[in-house]
Amino acid sequence: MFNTNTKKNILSLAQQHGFALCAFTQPQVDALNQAALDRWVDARMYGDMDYMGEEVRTHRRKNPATMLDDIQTVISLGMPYSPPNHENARPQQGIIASYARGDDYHELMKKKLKALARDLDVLLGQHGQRVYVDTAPVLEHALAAKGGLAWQGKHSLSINRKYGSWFFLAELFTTANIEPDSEATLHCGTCTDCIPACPTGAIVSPYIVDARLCISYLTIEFKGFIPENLRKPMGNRIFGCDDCQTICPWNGKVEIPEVDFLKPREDTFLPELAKLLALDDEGFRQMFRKSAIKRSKRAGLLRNVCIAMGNSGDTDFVPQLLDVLNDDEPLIRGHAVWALKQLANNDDKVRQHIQVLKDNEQNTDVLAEIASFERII
Ligand code: B12
Ligand code: SF4
Ligand code: SF4
Repeated sequence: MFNTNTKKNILSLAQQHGFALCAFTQPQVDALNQAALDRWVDARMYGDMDYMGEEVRTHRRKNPATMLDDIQTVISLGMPYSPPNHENARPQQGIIASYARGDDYHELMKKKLKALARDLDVLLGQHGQRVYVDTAPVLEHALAAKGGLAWQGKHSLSINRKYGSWFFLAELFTTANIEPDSEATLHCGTCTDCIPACPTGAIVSPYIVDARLCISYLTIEFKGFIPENLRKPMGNRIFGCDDCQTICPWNGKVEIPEVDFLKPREDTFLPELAKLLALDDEGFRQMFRKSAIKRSKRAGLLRNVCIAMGNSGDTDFVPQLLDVLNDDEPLIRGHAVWALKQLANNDDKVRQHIQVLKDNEQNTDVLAEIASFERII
């Protein structure tokens, strides 16, 4: 079994590749986490993320050893990113969650994980390895906690004393037998601050997040018409949400990463909503090349922008919202109708435009938004 000295060498290699946090554990998930995952899946809290509900994948999450023949060790890794600084946002600007402000972390971290795996082949001799970040059926928090890298907070995210929760997780599964680290202890204590801080009540009980209510899910993963009761609480959050983390006392005094491999881009800092709503397909592609934001596609992002405009109280947005009633995407037309309902439902010109849209509209979801607009006048 590889022990302390080898572990120090691995830690140093991990740090060179940007993984400031590194912990070792055995490839097992305990009964509490297994049962909690089953309950979450049975309650369909994954919403439309079908990959989270598949039986085969749930089995793999509960049994990490099924991911690699002769696996001995899971190396959990954490890459810190810059905490958010969007507290002074104006209602005319959109808030993009901090994790998404730089290059897409999946691509960058995968490259770095592969480079680390090559170094480990040199250090330990050629051996079996698999690398994962985010998308594979791996219960990342549970493994990180088992190796002591972080503990799981009541908002369900992993927290570390040095970096708070502002870091990404990744794993390197290996056939090398490395001495495991001890499990993390919990440090939320009696605090429950994140639970009422969630604008949509998505933390349904300590440690459990119902994705269907979470703004991160709604603005990024969910591709449909956002349930009307959740639109107002979204405020001007247009991609992801940081609220349960910004309130957390463990994020009060955190270390800023020495090198931020996922350096936030200037144009993702509180972008003007008007500028975003003007993006066509090409403009969207150019602005969000290599960025995690392309995941929502133009239709999803502009849907979120329409909601933020509707919540802004600023009637200067009305002409631009009238323009996008002609957009090819039903998602954008429908949410523009909702925004106009918030801002100018008594305006004759707006009513005329909505009537014209109604006369030509084929999409049933957009027609439902128009019916809702008409109910209020
Ligand atoms: C699906 C997913 C989402 C979904 C669902 C989130 C969720 N909480 O399940 C949505 C789209 C909502 C989402 C949002 C976000 N996500 Co996300 N997401 C994932 C993903 C892919 C899977 C999570 C999962 O397995 N969920 C299933 C549920 C059942 O698991 P769980 O929440 O861990 O639940 C456990 C606890 O409830 C525990 N439990 C139950 N009872 C008890 C009691 C005690 C005492 C304890 C200790 C534990 C416990 O048992 C459960 C099973 O282990 C992971 C990557 C991965 N592969 O793990 C990233 C991941 C969790 N996401 C991440 C991020 C950054 C976010 C956002 C912060 C992004 C943003 N700013 O908008 C938000 C945060 C929302 C939140 N509060 O969770 C990071 C978190 C990094 C960190 N430091 O923790 C991860 C790890 C991605 C990564 N590779 O870095 N995400
Ligand atoms: S990310 Fe936002 S919406 Fe999701 S649980 Fe945290 S505070 Fe709630
Ligand atoms: S806000 Fe409080 S309860 Fe929530 S994760 Fe942080 S310490 Fe834990």
